[in-house]
Amino acid sequence: MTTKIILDCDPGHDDAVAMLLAAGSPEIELLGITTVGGNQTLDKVTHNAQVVATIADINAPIYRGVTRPLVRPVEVAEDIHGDTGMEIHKYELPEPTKQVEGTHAVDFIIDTIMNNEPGTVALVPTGPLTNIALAVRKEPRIAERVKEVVLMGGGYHVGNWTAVAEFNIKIDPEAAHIVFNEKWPLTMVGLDLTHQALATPEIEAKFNELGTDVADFVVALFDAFRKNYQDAQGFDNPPVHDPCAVAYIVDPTVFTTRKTPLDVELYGALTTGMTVADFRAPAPADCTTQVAVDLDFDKFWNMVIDAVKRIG
Ligand SMILES: [Ca+2]
Repeated sequence: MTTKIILDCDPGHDDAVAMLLAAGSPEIELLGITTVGGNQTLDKVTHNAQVVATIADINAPIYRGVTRPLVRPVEVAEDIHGDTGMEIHKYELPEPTKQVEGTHAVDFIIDTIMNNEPGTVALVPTGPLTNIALAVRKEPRIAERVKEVVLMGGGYHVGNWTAVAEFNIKIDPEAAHIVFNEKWPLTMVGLDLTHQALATPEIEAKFNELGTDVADFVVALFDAFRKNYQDAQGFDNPPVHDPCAVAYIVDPTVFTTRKTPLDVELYGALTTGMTVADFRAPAPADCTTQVAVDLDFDKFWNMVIDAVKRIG
């Protein structure tokens, strides 16, 4: 059985790996790739999505989304993703041959969910939630028609953009607030989980052994990502956040989850963009939100390696 997904992303080194995992997994039917301004400007991340699709010959259509957060000014993650948004050094990126569709990403998301059977299309956002928030405001019925939302963002203990806020949520907290407060099944794959998905030298060696062009690209992504994470945040190895959300669609046993009420802080002097999980008691019966807790490291990386191998 395959699950239809829309990958809403801002490539981004780890978004690129998420695209490869989605495209190389037979459990997933990738209906479309939508882009949103985030790690870099919309123009740059859309170009990067086209480049990744070109390298891996991904034929899912690509749609441009929203250029900026709903309320706040544009803020990009240059120290982590570089001037291009997907800066790498040991691999020559091709000129893209995959085109961008004319339809706006928000309309593609709405039309796709409304034109498929209810409960069959999952949304997998791995960037700021601006496109998703606008889609559900424009067509509220998508909230009851979507299968689920599995997003990379937030965290219940640590932040990375501030002490308690993660980048995707922090730069557009109003959009995140909309998305977290809809009554759709929502899984938050936050930093608590993704900081377990480290691209160690042992993992990188396994990609190296594949010896394909796409595997060489992944190795170059990891190398650049490692250096930036060492310089900017003191990590030995980079956490490869975004494919974790896709991995849950491929096989939900890749991590454990905990059902809990979730909301997003909008007004804090120190805490704006914090995702607040209420662990005080068992979640109420009508709670539709859960957080990712523990990653099966081997299962996750084998899944990504197999996907890259299948792409060839
Ligand atoms: Ca991302």
